[in-house]
Amino acid sequence: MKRVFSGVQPSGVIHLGNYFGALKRFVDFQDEHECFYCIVDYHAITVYQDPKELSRQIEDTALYFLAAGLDPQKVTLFVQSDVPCHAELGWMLQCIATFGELSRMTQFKEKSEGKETVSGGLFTYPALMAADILLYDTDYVPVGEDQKQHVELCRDLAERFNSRYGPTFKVPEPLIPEYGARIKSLQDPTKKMSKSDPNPLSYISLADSKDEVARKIRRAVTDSGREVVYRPDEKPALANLLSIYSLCVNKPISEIEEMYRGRGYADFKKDLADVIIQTLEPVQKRYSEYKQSGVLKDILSNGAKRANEVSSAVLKRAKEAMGLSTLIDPVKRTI
Ligand code: ATP
Ligand code: LTN
Repeated sequence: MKRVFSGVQPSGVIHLGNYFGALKRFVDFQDEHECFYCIVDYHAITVYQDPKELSRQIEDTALYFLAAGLDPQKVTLFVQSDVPCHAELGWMLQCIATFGELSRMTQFKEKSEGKETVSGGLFTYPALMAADILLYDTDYVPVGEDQKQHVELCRDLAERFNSRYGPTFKVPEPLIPEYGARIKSLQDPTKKMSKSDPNPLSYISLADSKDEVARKIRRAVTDSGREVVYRPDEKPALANLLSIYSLCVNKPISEIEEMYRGRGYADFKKDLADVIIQTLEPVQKRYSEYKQSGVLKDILSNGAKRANEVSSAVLKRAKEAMGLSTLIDPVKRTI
């Protein structure tokens, strides 16, 4: 069995991009692989989070993981700050990463652009992400296109560590989907659909009501012309809507183009809203069931326990390789 690891930040709504680029795919791996899925709250605090809102968001993100169809009997679902090894190995890897390579990360450049001040954590963020992945001897990391550069850096850090200190880490591979890797904003198809976008019209949240979905799709920007055809260079906004349709109904884009031949944007958009609503319905139903059941705390506690067992053994290996002290055994957490 191969190991799979991925993380999602509890820093805002979960949107369709997260669903198709991450959550839905996480579910696909759970039967064949050993999966570790993490709510990366230490990553979220690289920008200010209101404390009350953050703890609510952690719970909500976990509920959406389950609502997407993850089975807590099959996967290890946990919160990053419950597992201290992440911060510890994160520090060690910050000391392996160079200022130059961290400066080249496009996510850092995008998130720091135009800001008067940014936290040190935002800059060193990819070293913590590398720690997340390497602590589980991970084979595969399913992520959207935007995270490819970070996983590449993780591979470089693992290789550098192994060549300096001897074989310690497994070198993981990113798994980027062919479709759904980059869902675009509904208001600006040059940008990705993002949680941190201040305009809610730019994304469909998994929590959106039927009316909200219908309104957001009606207001979504389209390109000039009226033919429903997939031409990303010429009609990027429409191409994005066609991709979303195709992901919702699990049919190739060509089949959808065929269905709307000779019909205009209005028909297409109305049906698109309907297929999104149908996609969200079972997710929202499971979300409410999990929320009411009160089982979340137990699921996350069991997850943290298992994650601690696995990651502490890897941390011990890495500390020993570097010549750090292990008087307090990372596995037993006592002398
Ligand atoms: P932010 O935009 O604030 O950075 P985010 O929406 O990217 O947040 P994350 O928690 O950073 O959310 O991402 C969780 C997962 O969702 C990652 O695997 C990421 O690659 C994927 N993802 C995020 N946005 C999209 C998108 N627009 N299309 C496809 N996948 C996406
Ligand atoms: N950086 C990622 C979230 C993330 C992650 C990870 C993804 C943190 N640690 C480990 C995969 C594996 C993001 O912003 N989407």
